[in-house]
Amino acid sequence: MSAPSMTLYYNPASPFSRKVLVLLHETGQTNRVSLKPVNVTPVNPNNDLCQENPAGKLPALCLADGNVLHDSRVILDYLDHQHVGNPLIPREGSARWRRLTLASLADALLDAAVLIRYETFLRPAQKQWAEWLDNQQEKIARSLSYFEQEAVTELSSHFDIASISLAAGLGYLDLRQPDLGWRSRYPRLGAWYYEVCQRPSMIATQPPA
Ligand code: 99T
Repeated sequence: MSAPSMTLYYNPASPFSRKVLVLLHETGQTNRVSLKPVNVTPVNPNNDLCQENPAGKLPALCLADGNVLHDSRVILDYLDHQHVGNPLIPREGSARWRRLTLASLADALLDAAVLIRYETFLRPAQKQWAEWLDNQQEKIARSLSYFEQEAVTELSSHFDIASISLAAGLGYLDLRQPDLGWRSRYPRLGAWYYEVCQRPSMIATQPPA
């Protein structure tokens, strides 16, 4: 087996990193990437990571030629062009735009959940903005409702960019908002998520408890 040619800055609790890891597993590319774990928040940047990604965000993928890719969407697109199996991002046609749009909605859910995490975990309690938090939570609720009502059948058809992004999002909600109780409000999504969690790629990339 040849040595890994790429390095991924990541964190096991980061859902954006998890998207990359799941795709690596799904496409048989895990041995091409060495993993570099880093802890970052907006108030605790990592110098090494900032050298590679000026935004200071995870994930970032350093390629063998010295180029660095970020964010998770760009990295997934790149890695999906590096294997010979079925693409996990449809290359053309209406499927491409539909699946990318579903993936984007899952990312928006994730952005809201990460902002809530930072507001509640990093910001002193007396400075937290309840109305802002409520509106981020509403973004999550609207997104979950859309997936439940409009997209769960489509998602079940195959495990690709849209499914990976939503699965990472639901896993992150379980990690950071364990009392949210989303499964009772969105039972079809709960059943879908139970099924996808049986995949080896999801088992291998579970965030720490
Ligand atoms: O914002 C910062 O300075 C540090 N935050 C991050 O690096 C987060 C880690 S998730 N990453 C992103 O926000 C990346 C978003 C980007 N659009 C992408 O890659 O898709 C950390 C979650 C947690 O610790 O709970």
